[in-house]
Amino acid sequence: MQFDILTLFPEMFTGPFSASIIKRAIERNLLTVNLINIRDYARNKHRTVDDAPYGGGAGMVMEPEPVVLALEAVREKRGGDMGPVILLCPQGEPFTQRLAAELAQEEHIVLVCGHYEGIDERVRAYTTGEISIGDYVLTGGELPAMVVVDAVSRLIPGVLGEETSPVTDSFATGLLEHPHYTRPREFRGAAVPEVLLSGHHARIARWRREEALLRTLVRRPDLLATAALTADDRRFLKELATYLMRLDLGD
Ligand code: 4HQ
Repeated sequence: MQFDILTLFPEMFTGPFSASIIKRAIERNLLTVNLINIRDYARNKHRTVDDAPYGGGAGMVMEPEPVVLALEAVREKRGGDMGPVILLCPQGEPFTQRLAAELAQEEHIVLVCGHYEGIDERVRAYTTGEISIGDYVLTGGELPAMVVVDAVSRLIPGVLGEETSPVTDSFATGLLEHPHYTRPREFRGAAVPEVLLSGHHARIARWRREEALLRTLVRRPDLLATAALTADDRRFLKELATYLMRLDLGD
């Protein structure tokens, strides 16, 4: 899978892409990330890439030409064979695990990072879509681009290694994850739940599933409406509801 990332700040990406799982994926040629500096496509004398907004107001707007020239250079280099061209912006489609899974099917993705107040509206005609990573305002599209590369890359077969599968992840199941424990068996008086030490795989699986259901119910009840629940899951939640209704909490 290949990403071409258009940005005014390519150096921002070096940290996240030079460590851990993404670094290994790049080294193993499962993933290629090309960073394209939009400033390299500035043609005016002072190589400026931004200007004041028409109509007035604070801040600067990225000029359309350097961005579009950079996009055309990517298209040229690829012999016209270009995947989705996605602008990172707060107005975009909310980024979800489902969208990450869809993008993981692509061979090539272009990510366009705006900075300052944003990019000239006319650049949108050269993009195929827009993604938002959440309802908050950042200083640029660079962090969102890193989030997209990270979430999509770990879904590429082999990136997480042979045994770790992303199919049991939170959100892949539609539920929050169950708690995790490792050694020691007791840490400062806090013990690991007995069932996890039992070696009884069916009981462990059931305990984990119920913990996932409980956590989702308490923290993100909205997710329960769309999660793929089994008959056992429904029975567990119904029993819980019955138990709660019968509880006498006094007045
Ligand atoms: N941006 N999800 C780029 C964001 C954002 C988000 C703010 C994007 C500034 C120039 N992008 N502009 N949230 O906050 O994608």
